[in-house]
Amino acid sequence: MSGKRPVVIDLRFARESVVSALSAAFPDRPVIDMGDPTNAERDLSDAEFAVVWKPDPALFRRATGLKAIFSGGAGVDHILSAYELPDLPIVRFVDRSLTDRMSEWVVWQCLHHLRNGIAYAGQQRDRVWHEIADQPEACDVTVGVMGLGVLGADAARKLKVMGFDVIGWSRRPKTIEAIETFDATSLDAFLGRTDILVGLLPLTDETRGIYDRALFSSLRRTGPLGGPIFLNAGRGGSQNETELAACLADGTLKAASLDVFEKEPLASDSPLWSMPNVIITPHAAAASEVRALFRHVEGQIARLEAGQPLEHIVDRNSGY
Ligand code: NDP
Ligand code: OXD
Repeated sequence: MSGKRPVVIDLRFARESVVSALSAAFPDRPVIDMGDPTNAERDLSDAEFAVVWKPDPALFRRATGLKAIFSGGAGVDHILSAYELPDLPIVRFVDRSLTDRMSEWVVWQCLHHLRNGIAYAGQQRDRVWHEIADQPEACDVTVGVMGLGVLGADAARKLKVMGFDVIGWSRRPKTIEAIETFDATSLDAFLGRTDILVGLLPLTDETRGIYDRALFSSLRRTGPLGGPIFLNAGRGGSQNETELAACLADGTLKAASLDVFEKEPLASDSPLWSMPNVIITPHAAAASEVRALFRHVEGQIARLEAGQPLEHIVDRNSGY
C-alpha cells in the first residue's frame, strides 16, 4: 500500500452492504472496519479519517489522530447530540443518489394524498367501485416545504415539475427559481398558505418539537384536499408525536405520511400504527447507498490531499 494512514469505518448499517461496498473502496489506504470483531481491540491512533453512523462512543477517544469525520448520512444529529466530539471538521453525506431517493419519497407521498390514495386503498379492500368526485389538480394544491437545503430544494423543484404550487421555508432567506420562499421570520404566513406540509428539517435545538399542535393549527384549512396533510422525512425529534396523533384523530390534520419518529423503531403500541389516515415508512425515505457514500468520502479525501477545502462541512453552532 501507499503508506497512507487508515480510514476507520463504524457504520451501523446492514452489515452485508458495508462489507460489499468495502470490497472496492479506498484502494490506496488501509481500512479498519469496526464491524469486524477482530478489530475490536485494535489501536486506532493511526486512523486519519472516520466514516460513521451511530458509532461506538469510544471510537472518538481511541482514534486520536483523526483529521475529519464523515457522517454516513445527511443528518448529523446522530453524532452531534450523542458524543463528545473532537474539534474536527464533520462532513455530511451529500450525493445525487440520496437526494433523488428523498425527492421520490416526497413526490410519491404528495401524489398519493392528492389522488386519494388512502381512500382508494380502503375501497379496494372493501371491493367498492366508486370514483371520488371533485379530484383537485396538483396546481390547486400548495405544498409547503420546511427546510430548503440540499434535500428540500430538490424536492421542491420536483414537486413543481409535477404541477404543484410549491412554497418553501428556511432559516435564512433563499432564492429558488419559480418557488416562493419564506424565512424564519415569516413562519405563520408560510403555514397559512400550506395544504401539504413537507418536513425536511435537520434536528437541532431550534427544530426539536417544532411540529406541534400550534403549528398544525396554523396550516390552511380551506384548501382543496379537505384539510391539511403533514409529511415528515426530516427527523422524528422535530415532531411532538402525542400532539401529532391527537391532531390526526380530531381532524386538525386530515392525514400524514411519516418516515421518521421520536423514537425508532416506532413502538408497537404507538397509536400511529393503526390510524387509517397515516402512512408509515420505516425511516426508509432515503437510505444511504454505501458505495455512493464511500465514493463521496474518497472524493473529499482527494480534495483535502490536493489542498482544496472539504465540502458540506457541518456548522457546529447551528447544528447542521
Ligand atoms: P441541509 O443542511 O442541506 O438543509 C437544512 C435546511 O433546513 C436548510 O434550508 C436550513 O435553512 C433549514 N433549517 C435548519 N434549521 C432551521 C430552523 N431552525 N428554521 C428554519 N429552517 C431551518 O440538510 P439536507 O437537506 O441535506 O437534509 C435535511 C435533513 O433530512 C437531514 O438533516 C436529516 O435529518 C434528514 N434526512 C432524512 C432521511 C430519511 O431517510 N428520512 C435521509 C437523509 C436526510 P438554511 O437554508 O437557512 O440553512
Ligand atoms: C440521513 C438519514 O440522515 O438516512 O441520511 O436519516
